Amino acid sequence: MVHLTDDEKAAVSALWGKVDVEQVGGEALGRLLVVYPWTQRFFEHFGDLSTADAVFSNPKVKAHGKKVLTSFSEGLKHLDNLKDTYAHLSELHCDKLHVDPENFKLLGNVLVIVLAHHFGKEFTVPLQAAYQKVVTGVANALAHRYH
Ligand code: HNI
Repeated sequence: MVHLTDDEKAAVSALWGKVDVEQVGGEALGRLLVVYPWTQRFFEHFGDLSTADAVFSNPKVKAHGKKVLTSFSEGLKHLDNLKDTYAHLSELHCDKLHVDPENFKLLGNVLVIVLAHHFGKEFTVPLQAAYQKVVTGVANALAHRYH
């Protein structure tokens, strides 16, 4: 559950409408892999991740980034019910993928940075604060079914 005012919700959605999920998703996942290289262990089957250039030009990183951000878009439509929205994915990341939930927070923070980089002044401080609440809510929801 994420508490946003109606104005915050409107601003978050308006910006999100301008996001290219493939570009921003690839960049966010790519930056996660470069800045926190231990996260690469989950993606060894993606091929060459040996340099930043290799990561950012890797088509599997782009495709997976798009998949992750498409799922994130779904969460934006269900801010009042993130736990149910991500229940299945939480179980999947826990039971099958064995992803440490700390990584959801890292990716959320990287996503905020990538949005700031893309949108510049349009990504105002209040908007950034609203997005920070959203990424924290999504990370908590994804961690909720861990046991
Ligand atoms: Ni994540 C697969 C959504 C963060 C590692 N992940 C998925 C899939 C979705 C998804 C959707 C595809 C599921 C399916 O095949 O049914 N992941 C999300 C979301 C977030 C997230 C919404 C956070 C906002 N995932 C992360 C993080 C990591 C991660 C931070 C690791 C660092 N995810 C994976 C791995 C897979 C995966 C690994 C399987 C990839 C594959 O195709 O082999």
